[in-house]
Amino acid sequence: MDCIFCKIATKKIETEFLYEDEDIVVFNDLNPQAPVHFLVIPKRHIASANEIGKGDIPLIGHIFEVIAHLAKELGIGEEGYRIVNNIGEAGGQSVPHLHFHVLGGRSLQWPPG
Ligand code: DGP
Repeated sequence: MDCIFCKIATKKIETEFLYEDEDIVVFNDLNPQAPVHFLVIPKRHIASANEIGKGDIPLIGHIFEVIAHLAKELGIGEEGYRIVNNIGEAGGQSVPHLHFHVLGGRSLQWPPG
């Protein structure tokens, strides 16, 4: 499958990982929208949050646990940050492989555009 995030996860495209384990990888966003902006993706191809099944519940919990850990490590845990998941065209999803944006290091506005 011609999926850019699958290629990153399988190291076909060289990308520096902030974190990696058996199930997920974390790397900086190519177009950062905040001083800290990284992406957390499962290694397994899941097209979007619409495709999350019951069997993926441990994976999703694991992703949030790793985000909390990394946020502390990168110094944004205390002041706060945002986790964003875009779904589909209207949701602003441009890469059809499940990913969570983590943005921090500045004051974030609400509502988003
Ligand atoms: P979304 O619009 O929610 O699907 O976000 C996709 C994000 O992925 C977007 O902020 C830019 C980022 N991105 C796309 N291609 C690459 C890439 O090859 N490397 C990295 N590091 N980020 C990418």
